[in-house]
Parts: sequence; structure tokens; C-alpha cells
Amino acid sequence: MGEKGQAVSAPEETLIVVKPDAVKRGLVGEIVGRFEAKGFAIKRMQMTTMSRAQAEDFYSVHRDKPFFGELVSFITSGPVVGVVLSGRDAAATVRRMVGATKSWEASPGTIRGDLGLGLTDNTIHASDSQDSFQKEQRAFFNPAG
Ligand code: FUP
Repeated sequence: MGEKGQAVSAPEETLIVVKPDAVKRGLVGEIVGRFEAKGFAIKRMQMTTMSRAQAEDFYSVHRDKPFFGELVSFITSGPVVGVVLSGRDAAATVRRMVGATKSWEASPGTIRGDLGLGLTDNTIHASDSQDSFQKEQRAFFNPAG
């Protein structure tokens, strides 16, 4: 409990991936800078172009969705930047900063709300739980094969 009795969230880690649309548009600094300004620590950061097998593993939770093929094609279409962030209640806090999936509906002040209009090309991916973070971190930084 905190000083005034409120629950205090423990620091945790999460993963964001700056997507190919945002890298092409020169938005890596803008996006990563928002998390630094918020107070998150960068624990790991890597630019890579994902292979098809790596992307299929990274997005395997969506394997049966009608948009899976489009998602894999898009995420492998150019360089991306993966960043492990550490801070209080990281997964939930980062996703509030990222905003709604449909960028045109995302609130102003969020990354998607301020920086784009896309759906598949919605500037950034962020893990939605600790389970997703563990799985996606492995798929991103330690791909099989
Ligand atoms: P989010 O967690 O906000 O990134 O969104 P989802 O898990 O709902 O979607 C995963 C990815 O699929 C996002 F990049 C958006 C994309 N997507 C499509 O391309 N088409 C759809 O109809 C729905 C999602």
C-alpha cells in the first residue's frame, strides 16, 4: 500500500514494436520519446526486419483471424523497432498511451490518435498482458531457427 493507503502497482516490463509505417515516416524518436518522457526505462531496443516465420510466431494469437495474412505481410514489409520498457503497471499504462486499435477512432493525446489513421498500419504494437509480453519478447528477440 502507498503512503495514503492506495494500492501501488509494482514495476513491470512490457514490449512495444514501432511498426513499418511509423519507421518509414520517421516517427521512432517521437514514439519512443513519449515513453521516456512518461518515465519508463528502456531495457532493450533493436531494429530488425522480421521474417515471415518470425512474424507468424509473433502474431500467432491472431492465426485464425481473417486479417492474419495482411498483418504478417505488413509487419514484414520493412524495418521495425522493438523496445522493452520497464515501469509501473507497464502493460496497461503503455496501452492507454497507445490508444484504440482503429487509429481514426483513437483519442487525441494517444500515439495512434495523434500520429495516424490506419488499422493494420497503426504505428505501434504493444503487449496486452504479461503472458503476451513473455511470448512476444521471445518471438521478437530470440526467433526460432
Ligand atoms: P491492438 O492490441 O490494439 O494492437 O489490436 P488487436 O489485437 O485487436 O489487433 C491486432 C492487429 O491486427 C493490429 F495491428 C490491428 C490489426 N487488425 C487488422 O489489421 N484488421 C482488423 O480487422 C483488426 C485488427
